[in-house]
Amino acid sequence: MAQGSGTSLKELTSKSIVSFADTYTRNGIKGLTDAITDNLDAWRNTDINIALAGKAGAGKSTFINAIRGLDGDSPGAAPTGTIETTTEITPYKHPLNPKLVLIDLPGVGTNLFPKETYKQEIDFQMFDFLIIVSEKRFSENDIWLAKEIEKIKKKFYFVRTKFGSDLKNEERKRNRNLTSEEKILVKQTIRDDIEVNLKTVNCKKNLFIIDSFERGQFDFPGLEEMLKNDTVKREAMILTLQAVTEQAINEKKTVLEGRIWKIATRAAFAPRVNDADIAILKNEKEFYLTQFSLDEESLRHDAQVSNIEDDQLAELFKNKNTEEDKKREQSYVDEFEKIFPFLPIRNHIKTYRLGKQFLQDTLNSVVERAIEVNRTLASGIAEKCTD
Ligand SMILES: Nc1nc2c(ncn2[C@@H]2O[C@H](COP(=O)(O)OP(=O)(O)OP(=O)(O)O)[C@@H](O)[C@H]2O)c(=O)[nH]1
Ligand SMILES: [Mg+2]
Repeated sequence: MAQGSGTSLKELTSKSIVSFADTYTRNGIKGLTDAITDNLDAWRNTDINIALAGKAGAGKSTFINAIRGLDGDSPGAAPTGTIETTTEITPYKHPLNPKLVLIDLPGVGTNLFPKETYKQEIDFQMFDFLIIVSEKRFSENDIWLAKEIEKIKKKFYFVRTKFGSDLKNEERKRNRNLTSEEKILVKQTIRDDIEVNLKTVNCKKNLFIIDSFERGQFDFPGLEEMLKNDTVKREAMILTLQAVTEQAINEKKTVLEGRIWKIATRAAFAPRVNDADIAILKNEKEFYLTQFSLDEESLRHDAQVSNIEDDQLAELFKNKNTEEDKKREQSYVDEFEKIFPFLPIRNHIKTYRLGKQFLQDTLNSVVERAIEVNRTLASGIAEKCTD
């Protein structure tokens, strides 16, 4: 890459992600928040890399110039043109937010960069976010890009360019100027089309319809605002925190899975008095909840540490024991009731199998919830640290 320096978020996080995950495993959200506060300057000084992808001629380089307030022929501007122009990955710093680096990528689906080899040539993992730039009709390349980016769990924004010339074409067709309402309608039609085409991928609030030659118009100001302030940095931080906590949660899950057979065996051979077998399994469920800090006390504490709002906390509690979980648990208890202990060994086996399944299902559901809760907590921490 030709331009751009400083530590990238990826470099910073890959260095510290292991230690962050470690801190989180040992000291929970509080430990993670402290570690991040200690590293706050490093966070603030990292570059956020946003790559512009899309088919050749969609307007990626022109958009970068527009954001940087440059004409196509200004010195230092990204080369643009009607023939395939960008053939090298080139980074450009955002003028008002120099920590934000816009990376101009070659167009996808050309002879030089066919879709099949694009992924090998350009590793999307290198970037914190991507912007898919699209023009005119929604193309198959756009869907392909969106799916590839989603596959590696990166976030993307979707920018539809050349809207000004769409309006002009429409006026030419109707042989008169369009009213403001009609312009809004044309824009909505384009938006609907993109949303229908991207129905499998969620980018509703990250969709911008612009014309790079009319910077004050359409969604350009909104997009500019988003890139200028700390929204992207905050989002990058949230994604990193989520990755850190999810990694730790999944490691813990593996350890807990390793004890399932032992607990299921204990339950299977427990005397069927006062529901002792069921109690063993339920105890293990409580153990899972404390292990993932989902018990009431931990939840309250973590919410306070990560500074999340009261209504979000209420939401976390509301989900504490979902109806579905309760029903599933009851159906297991009913099954246990059906197995009598007086019969020979095969009933122990039956009880063991049932117990094992109960624990695995419970663990899966607790882990799912832990990930969800940590997503909320991560946004709270990021909000606090990027203020
Ligand atoms: N009217 C209008 N023309 C645009 C807009 N964006 C780009 N163009 C024109 O579209 C052509 C291609 O633009 P580029 O910015 O070079 O496209 P690119 O996506 O970088 O293309 P490659 O580098 O080949 O992948 C140029 O002639 C631009 O002037 C826009 O928003 N409105
Ligand atoms: Mg280009």
